[in-house]
Amino acid sequence: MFMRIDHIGIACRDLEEKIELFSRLFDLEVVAREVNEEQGVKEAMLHIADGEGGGSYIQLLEPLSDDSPVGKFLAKRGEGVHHVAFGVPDVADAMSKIGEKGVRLLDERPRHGSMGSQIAFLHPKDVGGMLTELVQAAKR
Ligand code: V0V
Ligand code: CO
Repeated sequence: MFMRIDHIGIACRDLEEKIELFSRLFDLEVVAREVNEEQGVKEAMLHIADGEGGGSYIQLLEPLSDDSPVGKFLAKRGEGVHHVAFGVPDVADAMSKIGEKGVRLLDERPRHGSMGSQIAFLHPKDVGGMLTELVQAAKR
């Protein structure tokens, strides 16, 4: 079902500071930046590699407000890994297959994600404490 790890999402208080840190430590390049109002984030994608159906990235996330998912996460747990996103060929198909296994879907339908992708989230409590994102990358 999963083709690759699409990205690891990292919750940050200061996006510019963490972009500087990750670029300097690991020689990674920012390939996209976006404000996603629906998800309540300002984010940057740092490219790692290309794989089947899309690339692999580090996604740095700064909250747009304290009551957004990342804002609440920072208040509760501080900065660090927020979610793991897996690349799938068809996000709607993956949602229905995983939903049938009793995992709570946090989205009723796919949402707009970074770089034109289609995304959906699974409840962390049903996935061993890991907030899980499904990503169907935009066609290249
Ligand atoms: C919350 N919990 C987590 C968690 N966030 N566990 C693991 N990883 C996380 N990131 C735990 C939390 O500690 C609670 O456990 C329990 O889940 C319920 O959390 P809560 O704080 O009471 O509830 P909320 O209101 O914070 O909701 C949590 C969920 C919410 C996961 C439901 O954050 C959500 O809907 N997230 C999906 C959307 C999202 O995260 N968007 C931002 C990334 P205890 O303490 O009760 O044991 S946007 C993105 O990735 C984009 C745009 C992209 O990739 O393109
Ligand atoms: Co993400």
